[in-house]
Amino acid sequence: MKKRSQDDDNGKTFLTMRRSLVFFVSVVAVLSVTQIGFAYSNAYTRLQNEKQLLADGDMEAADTSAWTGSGGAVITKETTSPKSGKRHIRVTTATTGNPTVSQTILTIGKQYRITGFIKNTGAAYATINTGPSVNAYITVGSGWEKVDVVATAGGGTQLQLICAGATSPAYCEWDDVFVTDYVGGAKDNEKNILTDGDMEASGTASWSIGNATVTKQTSGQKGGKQSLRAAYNGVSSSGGVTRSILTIGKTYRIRGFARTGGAGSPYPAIIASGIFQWSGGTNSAWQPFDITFVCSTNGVVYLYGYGLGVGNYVEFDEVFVTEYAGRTNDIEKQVVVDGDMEKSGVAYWTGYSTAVTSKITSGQYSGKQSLRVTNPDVNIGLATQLAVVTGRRYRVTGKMRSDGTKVPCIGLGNAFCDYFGTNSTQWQNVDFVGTAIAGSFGGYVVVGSRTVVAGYVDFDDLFVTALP
Ligand SMILES: [Ca+2]
Ligand SMILES: [Ca+2]
Ligand SMILES: [Ca+2]
Repeated sequence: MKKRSQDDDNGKTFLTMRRSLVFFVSVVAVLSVTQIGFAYSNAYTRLQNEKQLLADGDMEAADTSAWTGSGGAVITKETTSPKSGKRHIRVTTATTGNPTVSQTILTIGKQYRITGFIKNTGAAYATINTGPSVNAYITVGSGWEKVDVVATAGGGTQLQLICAGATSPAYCEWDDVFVTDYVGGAKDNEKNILTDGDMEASGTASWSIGNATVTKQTSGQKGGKQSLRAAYNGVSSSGGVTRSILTIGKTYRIRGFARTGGAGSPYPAIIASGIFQWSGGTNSAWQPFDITFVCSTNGVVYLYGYGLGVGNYVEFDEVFVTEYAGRTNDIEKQVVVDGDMEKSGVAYWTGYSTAVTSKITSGQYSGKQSLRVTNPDVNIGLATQLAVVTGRRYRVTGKMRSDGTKVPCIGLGNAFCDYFGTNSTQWQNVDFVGTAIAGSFGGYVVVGSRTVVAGYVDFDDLFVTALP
């Protein structure tokens, strides 16, 4: 991928470009719960790095300090039959009423996706509320019931777990409650802030045009009936269309398609926040782009062509610019304890069968220690940690390496591993998405090697996060 500064090529074009004045209109539609409905299906996909807004949503903390009680709630963590891990939360009342635990995490008017498990266990209804008297979800059955709803915070800033309508001593239970900003995923659910990003509008009047001859094309388009073409204007080797639509400080995702045609070596580029976010190749096939970035410099998005000359052009289609609320890698919840292997001892990593776990303090990948899984005999060598929920998807990143013979691998509930490295003694990158499976290792993260020779494999910086 080419990376160029804005001063390259015809940088002056940026200075002379007219910026249109755009008014930001924030339309907040506060829907009632009946309008929202319950979305059980996975009709939309989710971005991988969405952020869990709740603290202790998996209820694995030993205490209840992340949760604020009201309404006479007696709050406990229970260790019998949690939905996942070792604990779930219970709200009990000795009297009638609506005992509640809550966290102040919502913004009125914003949409959230709430997933989790919820249980009626007495003369009351377990609910999840996105504000006073707004039930995002209410249980109807017994036993752990799966919740997957999209709801708008309508009446307050508290995400509430209410044991509602208790008419006698009763309690309700929750586990694995996951609350994220709802960013959609399918394009129909996302708000495209780039007007005419699909290039289907008649003409090009909505675009600011810079140093190119811009037209709509009705053949070869990527989607719909039209694409946008920026061709050489007889003067400038770079040009295209622009929009001033971004707000400094916000995070955006821009995705779409671009291609080139004609003589020479034109190439398409997306410039935003003052830098080249993406540049493509000279290729008549539609090239996808998908960029996420923080707007830090200015709010102008450029769909531009470079290397423009007589008889050539670049084209864009299906361009979506959406505000991306979910990208917060640094505060994603790590479900593995001692993933960086810096804790003293190996209490969190249990050797399976004859395998022995240890921490090495020389040659470690990061910090002062890495985990070593050794098997002294001709056997596989695995170590485990109870950390995942069967059926849930996770992203796993980290580092691992071989002793030169044993191939390192990682499994999610899977003793046969989901992800394998090589027998290189160099640290190898781990980055995969998998679903934790049931079985004798169900619930466990498995690290080690399946190569049946004596030896060892090393691991470090394992980071396992649930994907809602
Ligand atoms: Ca739990
Ligand atoms: Ca189109
Ligand atoms: Ca380390």
